[in-house]
Amino acid sequence: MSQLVTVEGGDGIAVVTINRPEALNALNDDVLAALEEAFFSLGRDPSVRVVILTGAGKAFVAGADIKAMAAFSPLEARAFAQRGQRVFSLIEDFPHPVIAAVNGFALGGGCELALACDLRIAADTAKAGQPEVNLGVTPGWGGTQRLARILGRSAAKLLLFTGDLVTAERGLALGLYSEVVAPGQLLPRCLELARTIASRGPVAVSYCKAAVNLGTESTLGHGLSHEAELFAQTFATEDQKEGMRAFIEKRPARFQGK
Ligand code: CO8
Repeated sequence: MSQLVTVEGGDGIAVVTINRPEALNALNDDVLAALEEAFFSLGRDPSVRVVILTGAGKAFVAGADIKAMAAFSPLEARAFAQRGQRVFSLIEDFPHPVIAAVNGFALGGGCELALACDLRIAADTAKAGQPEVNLGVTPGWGGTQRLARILGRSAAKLLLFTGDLVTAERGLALGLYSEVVAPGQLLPRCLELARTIASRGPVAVSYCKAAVNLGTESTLGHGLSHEAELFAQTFATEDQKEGMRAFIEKRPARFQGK
């Protein structure tokens, strides 16, 4: 059997590809386990600075595996919802930025997976949405939560209530994507963005992610206090010394991520 999730890359950038194209990369237990393992092992690799997540073939991910879910009992449905939520939270909390390269269908669990990433760049052919209501179910992997936080309540409710799929252009207007590019440019653009991010102070980038994630889930006061703490902690890093020294010496910084 071919690998359900592949990891390639170098120079601090890992490309994780969900590889079940015959089922449009639908997520079942095995794919979730492979995805979890990929992010666990990338999290232990000190050379990793940015991860790009994409899908093989014409889909990013066309959702949770409907054939696997069809006969679920309520208890099985809850366990599957919690299982996927744990994997998506692992990605959301991954210490470095994760860019979703949305190469095609990002539906249901696929849209929810993209929403757990830090940034989403789409091919102009991509289609996204939360079609769960067409199946008589609600989203279960964060669709009602992250979609509303990222797009706002109105846009989220429109997508959730109708189940309609949106074009990449519409997704861009709604704030689902930060950029839309031609299909052939998707990976090159994601790699270019990843290289830019990877060239910055790695600890600082990681702290920015943590500060935004925690701050947007708490009060402004709590977020600001956390920001001040992280800012202070950067002064304990070699990256801060190198970054400021390089500025003063008018040369590019050589960050070590320490
Ligand atoms: N699950 C299982 N198999 C799928 C899925 C899926 N989500 N999507 C596509 N496939 C399979 C098809 O069954 C087909 O397999 P086969 O060749 O064996 O019949 C193969 O992939 C190719 O698909 P199509 O022939 O349908 O390809 P088309 O290009 O004609 O259509 C679509 C593409 C429009 C994407 C269509 O496949 C589709 O509508 N797919 C389902 C999309 C969907 O409804 N997704 C949401 C699923 S529900 C969900 O994600 C809930 C998440 C939360 C779970 C919480 C846990 C309880």
